[in-house]
Amino acid sequence: MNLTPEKKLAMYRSMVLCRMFEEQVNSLFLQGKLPGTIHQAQGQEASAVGVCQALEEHDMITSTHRPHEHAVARGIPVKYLMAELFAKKTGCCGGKGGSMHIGDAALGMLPAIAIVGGGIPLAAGYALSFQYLKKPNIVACFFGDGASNIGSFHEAINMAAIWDLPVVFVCENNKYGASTAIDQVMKVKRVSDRAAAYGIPGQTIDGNEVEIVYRAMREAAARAREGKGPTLLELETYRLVGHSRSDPGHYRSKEEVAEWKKRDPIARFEATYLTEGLLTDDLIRTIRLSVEQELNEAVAFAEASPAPLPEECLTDVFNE
Ligand SMILES: Cc1ncc(C[n+]2csc(CCOP(=O)(O)OP(=O)(O)O)c2C)c(N)n1
Ligand SMILES: [Mg+2]
Repeated sequence: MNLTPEKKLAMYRSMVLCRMFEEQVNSLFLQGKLPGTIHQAQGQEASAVGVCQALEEHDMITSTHRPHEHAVARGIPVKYLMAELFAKKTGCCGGKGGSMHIGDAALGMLPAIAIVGGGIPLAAGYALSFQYLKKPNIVACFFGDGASNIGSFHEAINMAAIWDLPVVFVCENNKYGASTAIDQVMKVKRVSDRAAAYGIPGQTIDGNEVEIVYRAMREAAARAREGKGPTLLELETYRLVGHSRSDPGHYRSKEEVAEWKKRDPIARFEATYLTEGLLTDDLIRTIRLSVEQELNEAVAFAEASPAPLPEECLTDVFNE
């Protein structure tokens, strides 16, 4: 499958938008403008973008406590994401969800679920609805390496496997669950080895190389669309920042972080395509400027938006 220059540039811009969104959010958080905490994903752009670029309009994604880049890559307008982080009425969840619940089902992303592993059964359930309603769509289910030790992971994958549900399980293996290194809590070497237990294909790939992710996802998505059932894709990646805003990440060695910085997915893309001629320094500057403008407009929109009204407190939320 040859990717057109337009597709490659779309993936590049989307990765830059993800990264600069996270940087902008970090700065706003440090200025005390955003309530709550945030879990950021700088360094994981190739997995969010490679997966989302392989999807069709009416497909669905599910996400985690680290959802910003998934939402940006899925194409939810950044002004609605930014407004949600500011807890404003114009946010994608009316300002009532915040960072860990961003999403918009109408735009192909179920609001994220902060319970580790909580999105996995939901993805299987959504895929069941696609199958039952005979829709040609699939679900991409993002979760972390830590989540693959949670019971719901095993139950949901088993059920999706026996019913050949149209879902692709996408494990972003960033080597840590909070401060715990994955090899301390998982005896098998690869998360994808676990696929064998459920009779589905499992594959581990370089999650910092956007085109590799895209191709693997296209293949797994096609399989799911053809009624052949789920795939477990493990994307090897790394978060270049702490687990959350309160985590300086001292459990990781400087050497390890430096090693992964060399595999930064955006820098790698730039290095490849500056050499091959698809990118020029001027084009990179132009793309960054347009992203910066989009983000500045998003912040202005969020800041100017009203907060939800106190009397709306019980609307849009689960209320027995
Ligand atoms: C059921 C549950 N247990 C614990 C937590 C606290 N917690 C939030 S994120 C996290 C680590 C998750 O690790 P992983 O699945 O690898 O995702 P990553 O943070 O690396 O993206 C933990 C333990 C939680 N949110 N839900
Ligand atoms: Mg992890």
